[in-house]
Amino acid sequence: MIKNWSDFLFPYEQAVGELKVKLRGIRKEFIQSDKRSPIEFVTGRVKPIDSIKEKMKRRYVSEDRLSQDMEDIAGLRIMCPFVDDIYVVVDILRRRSDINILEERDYVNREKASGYRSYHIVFEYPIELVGGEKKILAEIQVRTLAMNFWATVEHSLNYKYNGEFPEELKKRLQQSAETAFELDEGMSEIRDELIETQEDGTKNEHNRDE
Ligand code: 0O2
Repeated sequence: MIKNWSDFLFPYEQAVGELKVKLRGIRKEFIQSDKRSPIEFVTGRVKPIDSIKEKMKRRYVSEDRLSQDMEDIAGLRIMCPFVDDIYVVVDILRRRSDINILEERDYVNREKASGYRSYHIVFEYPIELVGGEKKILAEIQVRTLAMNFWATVEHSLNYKYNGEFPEELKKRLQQSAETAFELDEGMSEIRDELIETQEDGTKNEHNRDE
């Protein structure tokens, strides 16, 4: 039984904080060396307690199995300009020594029935606590800006309809997901031209790191 949720969630808070800095560092390193970054921006969150409890019910996860069976209590998102960048980022993550990848799910090439696309990486991450090292599970979702726009809107609607979309809305969301993917494909086709503009643009860009 979890007596104190804030104690339970502390290592996850720590992990999300550290990983946001590290992943944003990848973008900074590209910009520092005057290269186009495959990362547009990074977000992170610890799953709210209500969402953890709701997912525990939905997935029949008991409290004593929570650390092992719920992979996304610590969640990071990496948003990329182009679809190809997703795989560049995944390769960068695979080469890191501070994350131990346990599972990868490619919903970019194999979208979910809802229309959802993203690349999911589940990994083990070590946290240094006063009492010693603790390994926690965490998830990184890598997606394009268009995929993120779709997923954010669909996620909000999911709350409203409690996961039970009317048939018409479900179809429209699936169509919108296709339109978003067509946009990604269209952008990739004019990519070379865009890359030149972006490289000039990064010198004078707005800072969205916080
Ligand atoms: P939250 O609020 O984002 O934390 P599944 O039952 O298929 O969702 P699975 O296959 O075990 O779960 O894990 P998966 O698909 O790798 O990851 C689940 C997470 O991916 C979700 O977390 C969402 O963040 C995202 N996701 C998966 N499918 C969809 C979708 O159809 N629409 C949107 N908007 N996001 C999706 P949570 O816990 O559901 O929610």
